[in-house]
Amino acid sequence: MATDNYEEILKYYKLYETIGTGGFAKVKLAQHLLTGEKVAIKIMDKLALGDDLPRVKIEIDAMKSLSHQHICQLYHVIETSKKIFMVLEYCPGGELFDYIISKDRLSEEEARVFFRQIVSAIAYVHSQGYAHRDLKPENLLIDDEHNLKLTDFGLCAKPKGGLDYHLNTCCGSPAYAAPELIQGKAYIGSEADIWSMGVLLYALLCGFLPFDDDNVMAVYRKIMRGKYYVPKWLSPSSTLLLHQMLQVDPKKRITVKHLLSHPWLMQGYSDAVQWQSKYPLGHLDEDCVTELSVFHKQSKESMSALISEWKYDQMSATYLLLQSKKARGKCVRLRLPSLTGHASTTQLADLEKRRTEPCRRIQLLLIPCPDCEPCGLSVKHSEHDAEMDDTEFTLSTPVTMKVASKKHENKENVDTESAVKIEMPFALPAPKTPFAKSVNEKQAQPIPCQALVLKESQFTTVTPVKKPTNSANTDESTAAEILSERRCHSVELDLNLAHVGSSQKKRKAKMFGSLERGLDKVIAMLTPSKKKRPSTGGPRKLKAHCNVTTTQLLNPDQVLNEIITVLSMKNVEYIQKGYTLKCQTRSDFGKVTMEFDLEVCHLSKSEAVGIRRQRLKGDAWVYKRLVEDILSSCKV
Ligand code: 6BB
Repeated sequence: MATDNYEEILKYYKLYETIGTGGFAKVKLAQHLLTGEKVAIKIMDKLALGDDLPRVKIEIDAMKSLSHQHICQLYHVIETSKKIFMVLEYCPGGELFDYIISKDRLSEEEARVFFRQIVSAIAYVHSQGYAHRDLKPENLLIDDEHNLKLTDFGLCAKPKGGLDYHLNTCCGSPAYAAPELIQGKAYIGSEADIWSMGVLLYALLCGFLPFDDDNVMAVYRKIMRGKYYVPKWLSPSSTLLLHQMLQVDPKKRITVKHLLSHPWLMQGYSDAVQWQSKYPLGHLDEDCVTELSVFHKQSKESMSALISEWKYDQMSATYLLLQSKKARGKCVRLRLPSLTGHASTTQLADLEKRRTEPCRRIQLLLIPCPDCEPCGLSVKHSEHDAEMDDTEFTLSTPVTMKVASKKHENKENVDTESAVKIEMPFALPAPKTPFAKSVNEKQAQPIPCQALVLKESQFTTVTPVKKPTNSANTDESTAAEILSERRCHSVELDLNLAHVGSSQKKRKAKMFGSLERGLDKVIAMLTPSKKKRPSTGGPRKLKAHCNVTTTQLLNPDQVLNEIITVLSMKNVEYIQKGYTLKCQTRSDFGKVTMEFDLEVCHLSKSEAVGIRRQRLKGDAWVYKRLVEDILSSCKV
């Protein structure tokens, strides 16, 4: 393990599992130690990047100058001799792409909510002189409040003479590329983005692409003709808007300015799309500056000056994460530096005093709330959340837990009338050590006997590597996780024939918790537990989520066996890790073209067994067809 390259990042973050790989980047979940906030860290290997290194620099420069409610925020950049780490906003809802396919397609109303946010982000990007040039649902992530965040600025451009100047590089995904771009003509970046947004809107409303084919040249021909199928469920107003965006002649295409107040975007709204940033970097939040100045024992003025340097170092990250905490109604407080292992004794004593003084009593403000708690105290938003134990850090600061009776979209919506204030005079539990093992603590789960018998002759055993107890979940240590695993090569799948079955529609589990249940949760959370999850060796218990398909079966081993049988039939290689099948496909030349996980899980709040799917690498629409084919072939 190239420890030196991870040393710097481990000073400030606790690393969790990898959630995506692609190109030369890997994305890991992590937690910022000082604020306790969750983040996503994009890790790139400089050597592997080679000629693409300038693209990363362009992406970093662009993201440094962009700060907007619908753009994935860059917090911190760390460059070591071998790696580049980009610390980014955490978006537990994953990709918009997965959300669309989990629902087949979106209703016009839901598509409008998302599309307004996309228009807002793009209008802002263009106002800053940039064109994104790689707009697609894989680059739009969903945050914990179900809002979209635009990401991946690796292909963006800022023409020197302004956005009206022509660009020449043909980039982005073929299916979303504008006709003038694939013709190799000079083109205007903003006009090309509008075309991609048209393709995106079509994908939202239809659940498939307007110009699609297995052959890229055929895709290009279809784009050049500009003819697409109009499904019968599209309303006349949706059809008209798509027509205005998908104009082959860029000069006939609608502009962003006109989109902002377009009748389709205005249906059900009284205001045009707000594209200005709610978080301009030029304006500093008073509370966040105060917290940082107390923490660093500096005047607010010098603190403001330091923050305003925007170096995208620990200072920028801490300020931006505090701001994000505040925006979600959480405490604007930093954790003790002892947790990061870098504080002096006097600093510690001072901070301990400050910490305990105003927070001697934990205030619990209980407002019945079904879906989310801004303080992160109880309901976990996704399977990833289950990996991070919030109680470790949220309790080091005064706690205000909100449990509202209606899903609140913003904190103004919270029904404060029904709030009950309870004061509990008890001591705060000691926070845990920051560099404790995280996801790797998970014990490899036993392979169910039935599944073991199947295809045993084809297994390749990977020797477990013993890891140091305090190592982070880095690249090099991943092998250690593969304890009880098996590899399997199997037979044929013709993707072209893959049947596109309709995936089951999922409803997000809505929990209407009572006040008592809220209290139970709080008590459970405040009770120090030794283990993060029971090590029964069984499947994980996960919340119903758009990436989870429910089965009719109650036996997880049976579901696992059924998937394994289908994978074998469809020429999908896999490695079994407990109840997770790490799947991959290869091209004729042996190159890995796609990687995804299929995990058998128990669904919380029911006896049902589910299958969680997650794409890690590869083309999203090919993945959609393949996974739909696998799941519809499973007799589950
Ligand atoms: C990011 C993220 C931010 O992810 C594979 C590629 C931020 C991802 C996230 C998530 C699921 C659960 C929890 C957090 C900036 N650039 C890329 C990012 C790329 C991966 C998305 C998922 N598919 N939060 N999360 F996606």
